[in-house]
Amino acid sequence: MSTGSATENPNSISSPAGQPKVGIIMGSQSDWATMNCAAQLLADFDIAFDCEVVSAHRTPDRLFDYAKGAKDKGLQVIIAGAGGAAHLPGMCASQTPLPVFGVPVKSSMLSGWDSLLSIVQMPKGVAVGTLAIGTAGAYNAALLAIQVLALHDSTIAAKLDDLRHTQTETILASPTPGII
Ligand code: RP5
Repeated sequence: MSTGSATENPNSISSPAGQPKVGIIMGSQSDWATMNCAAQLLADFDIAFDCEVVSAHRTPDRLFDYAKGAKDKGLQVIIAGAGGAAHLPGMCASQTPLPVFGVPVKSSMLSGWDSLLSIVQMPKGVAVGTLAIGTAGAYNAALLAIQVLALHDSTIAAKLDDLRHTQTETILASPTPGII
């Protein structure tokens, strides 16, 4: 996994080998606690991804370079997580034709409401698919990315079917409240 830093991250999740299909970006190193859920699901599906800290306001040139080059380097979907005044997904979407899924990171001051409203309220004309606040949003962003890829990849589609089936069976095997 590329973190854009020479420092090895002991908490990193290695991407499966191959050409990255999904790009995960986040506004700060601190967002990794949320965004690792997206990386983990992609790894579980054996989908290659790249993962970088790209801040809209601290590294705007890096963001533009990333977004403008994303399609040419083979990415098919971008997942962008940010907190607070979260410009990252929208600015990224403005510079790429790829679908961008935005993850509102839970902020310390406003519990992620700021992040959510910043990301979801895109003015008409540039789309960001906005997920739930926090780790569920990061996981589901990866799930949506997987669903996009599954449209043209029967192996991924089969794994997706398995995941759905397993989730259903888990409930049906123990439909008693409080007992898992
Ligand atoms: C945003 O500000 C980041 O996406 C992060 O969620 C938030 C706080 O960043 P740090 O102060 O932790 O670097 O840009």
